[in-house]
Amino acid sequence: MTLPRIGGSAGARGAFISFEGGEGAGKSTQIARLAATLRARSGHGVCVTREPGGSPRAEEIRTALLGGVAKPYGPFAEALLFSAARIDHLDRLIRPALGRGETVLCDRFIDSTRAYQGAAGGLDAAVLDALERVVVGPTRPDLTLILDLDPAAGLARAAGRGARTGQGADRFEAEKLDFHIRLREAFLAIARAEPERCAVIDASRDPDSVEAAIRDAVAARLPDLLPGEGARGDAA
Ligand code: T5A
Repeated sequence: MTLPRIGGSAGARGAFISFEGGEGAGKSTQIARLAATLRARSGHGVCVTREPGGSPRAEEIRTALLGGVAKPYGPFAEALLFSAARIDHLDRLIRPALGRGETVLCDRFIDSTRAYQGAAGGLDAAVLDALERVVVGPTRPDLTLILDLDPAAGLARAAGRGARTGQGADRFEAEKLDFHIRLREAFLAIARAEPERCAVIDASRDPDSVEAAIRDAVAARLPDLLPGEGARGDAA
């Protein structure tokens, strides 16, 4: 059964917002900021999560995927593993949270599979469509914020963070620049194909400006979440 979306009233489904984009685009930074704003302003519960991961079993799959364990098997096998993690994540965390009327903020979701394993990895779009239908079904994001950034700048940000934390590049960060350029084009193509779901955010600006653009997009697309904010114009 698909519940009517949002509002916090009994029986209403919470809002589902995904954040997408290339490496180091600032998704984690902005999800934390939006979660703080929503918690302070909307009075609804907010669930922050990520993919791959978000549930204990999916986090185990994440470790294997980002460690490159599945890379030798090719993009189809990787897509299957991302999907296995997604099934558990949806069942254990996302659907229950939406059912309680919470707002779910998810760092990456289906569009990452389309972009990374599909457009950049070479996996057939029809295969991905079929996989999406059986894995995700009707549980689609109400809003997808695509943080758009020059891939070289994003990789430099990710490398800067890695130098501070001592973590090296993971399986996907280590891909050549050409792969990351295809990713950016893929995310922008998704936004063009589904403008009612997606908003493109210029992620090259400073964190406060990016945060303001995200708040504008949320206020314009999902006004129940930011009562009184007043849309100053959609960022898309
Ligand atoms: N993947 C995932 C697939 O291939 N298929 C799939 O189906 C799914 C779901 C996940 C990997 O898995 C792949 C995609 C990914 O490669 P991850 O570690 O979760 O791996 O990687 P990312 O999602 O890319 O997350 P990152 O942590 O690398 O990047 P973020 O979250 O976009 O960026 P953030 O906020 O951590 O910021 C990066 C650095 O930049 C700074 C931050 O302080 C930080 O140091 N920063 C800014 N600097 C300047 N200006 C700004 N506006 C800034 N915003 C942040």
